[in-house]
Amino acid sequence: MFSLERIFDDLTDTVTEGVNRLLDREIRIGVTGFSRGGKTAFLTSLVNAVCNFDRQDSAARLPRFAEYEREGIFYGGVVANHDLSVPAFPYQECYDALVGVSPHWPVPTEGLSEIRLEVKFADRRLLVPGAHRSLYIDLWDYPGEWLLDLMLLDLSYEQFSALMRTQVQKLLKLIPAGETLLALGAALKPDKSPHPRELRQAVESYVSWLRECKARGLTMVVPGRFVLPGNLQGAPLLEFVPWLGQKVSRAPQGSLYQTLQQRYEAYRREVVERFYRECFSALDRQVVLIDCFQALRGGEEVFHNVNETLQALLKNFSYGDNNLLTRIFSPRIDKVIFAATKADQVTFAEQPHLLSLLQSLVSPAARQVAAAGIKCEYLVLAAIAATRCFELEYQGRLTQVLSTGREGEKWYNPGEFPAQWSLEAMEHFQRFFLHKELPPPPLGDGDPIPAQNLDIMLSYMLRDKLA
Ligand SMILES: Nc1nc2c(ncn2[C@@H]2O[C@H](COP(=O)(O)OP(=O)(O)O)[C@@H](O)[C@H]2O)c(=O)[nH]1
Ligand SMILES: [Mg+2]
Repeated sequence: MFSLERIFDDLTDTVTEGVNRLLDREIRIGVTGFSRGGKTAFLTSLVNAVCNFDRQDSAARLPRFAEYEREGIFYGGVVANHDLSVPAFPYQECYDALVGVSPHWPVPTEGLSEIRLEVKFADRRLLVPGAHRSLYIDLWDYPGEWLLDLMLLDLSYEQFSALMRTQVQKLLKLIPAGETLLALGAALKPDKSPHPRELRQAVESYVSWLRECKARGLTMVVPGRFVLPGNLQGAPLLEFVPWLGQKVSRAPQGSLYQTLQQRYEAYRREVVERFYRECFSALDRQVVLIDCFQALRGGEEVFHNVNETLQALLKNFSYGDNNLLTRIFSPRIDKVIFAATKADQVTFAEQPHLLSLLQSLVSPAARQVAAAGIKCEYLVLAAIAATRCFELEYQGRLTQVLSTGREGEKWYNPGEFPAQWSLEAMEHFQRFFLHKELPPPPLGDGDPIPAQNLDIMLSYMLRDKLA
């Protein structure tokens, strides 16, 4: 009798196991945004929330992630990466930075990284008690600068050069160093053989111009690897510049112009196409993090530059006929989630304005994404909330204020946040909004990371995959 029961148990186990495996699901999500936009903070907080899924208070902490209770989620954890050649996202280091003896924001990382999570939830479709399924979430963190590079797939060396020539000229007032760049460009002899020192000088001057663009909040920074080289630091692939001098119609074999052209082609092939093939085209879903505070800090040039960049960036999501590669590796993106990051820098009362600003910033460029049948969702997010918002009576009126929760620090009201992306809003924001460099929130080792709206994000990302 005893042994028979055991056999039956084993059998059930095997059957359940087999069925579970059949029903397991996987989703690959790309997380992108420009550097310092909040990708690392977001991934740290997301992984932390998932790893705390077995805690009793998860449902209460994530009230708008209704699927947590509805689908009977009971566990979440990190599992081994899919692609062992891609650097693993350093979750533990990032968490430790927040809870260590001298807490600090996670140290910025560059380039691509991956982390794979497993979420276990009840399988109510089977009549086997305790049956469960797993959802694997593969998260890929990659710089928005690399994504922008995909625009180069559509541009010949001549077109790329023309684009950059226009940019440098357009930005001369903001970045006078462009003069040097143009002068250097004009001095290059297209039909002579390349001179290593001259070429290096031109490259250095172009890279420093790109860096200055970035420092001023401009986002049209291509080729992206020139400022975020990842593992390509010092590689000859990065030794070219756009042709900023007179247009060249024909250049002989082995000439400088031809060398530049060939290196540009090599960059497209080895760097851009590769990223497209090995990472981008495998993603099901995209989270795009946008630091609206940063975007509002610039001037008129930044305003137009950001608009232009978003157009170019989002074009990559709507597949169709924009380039040869999309025809070969048609991406399967079904949803793009836009999040305005660092929302804890405004009061709750102002967060609807932040959301509306995000929508007005993104939606003109996102129209083509929506037209391709890809769902777009918007939210405001504080991945690692460094403030708490509360209400108090101030000069006879109920007012919302922010506090870092640190001893000796006074509460403050940062002011109104503009609801529309416009030049006037930019000026107003710069004059009146109180910007503070916030330390990370005080946390003890093992504490869940405080976040705002991460539950909405989880729901946007996962709800249809859990049903
Ligand atoms: N207040 C606040 N600051 C944040 C938040 N997320 C990121 N930051 C700040 O933005 C900086 C850059 O974020 P990070 O995640 O490293 O950006 P990444 O370059 O996109 O990975 C951090 O060092 C923090 O100072 C957030 O949720 N709230
Ligand atoms: Mg990062």
